[in-house]
Amino acid sequence: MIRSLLVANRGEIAVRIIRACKELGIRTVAVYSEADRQALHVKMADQAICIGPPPSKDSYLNISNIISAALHARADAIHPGVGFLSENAEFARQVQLAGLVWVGPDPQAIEMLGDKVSAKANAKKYGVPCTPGLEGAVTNIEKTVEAVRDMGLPVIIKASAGGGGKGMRVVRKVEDLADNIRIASSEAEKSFGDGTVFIEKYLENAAHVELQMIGDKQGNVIYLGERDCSVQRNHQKLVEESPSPLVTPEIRRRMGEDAVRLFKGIGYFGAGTIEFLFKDGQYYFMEVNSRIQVEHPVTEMITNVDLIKEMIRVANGEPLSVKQEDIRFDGYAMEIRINATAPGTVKYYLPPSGFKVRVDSFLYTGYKVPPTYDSMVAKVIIGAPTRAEGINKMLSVLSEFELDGVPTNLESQKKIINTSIFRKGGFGTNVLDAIMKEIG
Ligand code: MV4
Repeated sequence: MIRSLLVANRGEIAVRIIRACKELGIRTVAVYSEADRQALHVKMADQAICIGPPPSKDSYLNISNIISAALHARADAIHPGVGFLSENAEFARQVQLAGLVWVGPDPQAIEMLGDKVSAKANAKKYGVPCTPGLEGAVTNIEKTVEAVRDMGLPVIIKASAGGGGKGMRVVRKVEDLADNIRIASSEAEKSFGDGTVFIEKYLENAAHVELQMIGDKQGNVIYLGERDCSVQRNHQKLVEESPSPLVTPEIRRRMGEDAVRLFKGIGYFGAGTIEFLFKDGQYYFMEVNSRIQVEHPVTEMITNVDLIKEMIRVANGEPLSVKQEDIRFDGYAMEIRINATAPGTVKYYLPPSGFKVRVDSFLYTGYKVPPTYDSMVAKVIIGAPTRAEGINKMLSVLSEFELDGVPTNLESQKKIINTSIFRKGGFGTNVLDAIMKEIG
């Protein structure tokens, strides 16, 4: 039984998890770095323990300090949140070895999916359509060059251990391939300690569509619809919406059934997201994120399922509280990420509110945003009957948002969703270039 849970994270996601625990009657333990003494998650938790100096590697990434804190506080479980150690199989394993419940998938599942070459092999095994490309990892550069010549260009080189665009390179001319493989591989080796790379056909300007999944330890797996995250800058998502303007009910059902087959096949439990590329009415498996994601509230808004509470229930050994046939996709939802463009002290904070208006944040008047961590300071989520109404609603809601003392991208976000290009919908990941031209 989980009676007490340590949140191994900070910021809005730590606040989100603490709120879910309070609803479930679970005692909460916060951890914080020396830069976060005044943080909201510290104030909200029943107990808070300092785990080290400001740099993440000394605090939020320090496995032994976090586990010591959990044991000291007599926590039963650890929720890793997003980022930091959330997809670290070694951390998950050590949490379990310390006798604690890991709120997430089995370490073996994290490992298998964290390696993109093996994730893709599994997707193929269970009949999920994959992004076309060369099978397996690159082993011999000369043979790879010949294979790419046959397959055709452009191609994209990706790191098997990768994330956030590191070790990723688009190649348009076959004579550039060998050098780029070497560069990508050494970048991957430096960033992840694993130089393994693989090659896919580059799908120009495809949409980024991801499917929310959750499974329990009894073997039930459900899908909760997609999120379209095509508006990104430097691999940072700016806007997420559901449903995707590109996905029909028929495609959603096929994608969902494929995804459920994969997750059931590998015995996955907990929350997870499958990323697809979507182009010309077809979806292509890309990778799996074996954690909850920042944009999960979009799915919560249209399905009415509390994903954080479900994660905790599942970790506790209880079955999912909902079945696939209970899941309805109700209207439209959008999330806008508000990022600080410089550190500062919040002089005045008045978040918007209203019917199906949600703000997930950790700001309060007087709070000093530290320069050390992620720049995201708030997420604004709205629900509306249709996409057109949702866009108007988000513009209106963002205009209500008052935040003085910390410069943010709020005005730029309003401009983005108010363009004719965004309003039209159905775009790919190149959309931001076109939007910037329209804004001028
Ligand atoms: C792709 C792709 C096109 N074709 N793979 C981006 C993040 C990572 N999850 C994989 N990504 C992509 N993979 C194939 N086969 C397009 C992207 C992509 C992207 C690539 C380069 C520069 C910016 C990008 C923005 C979004 C998606």
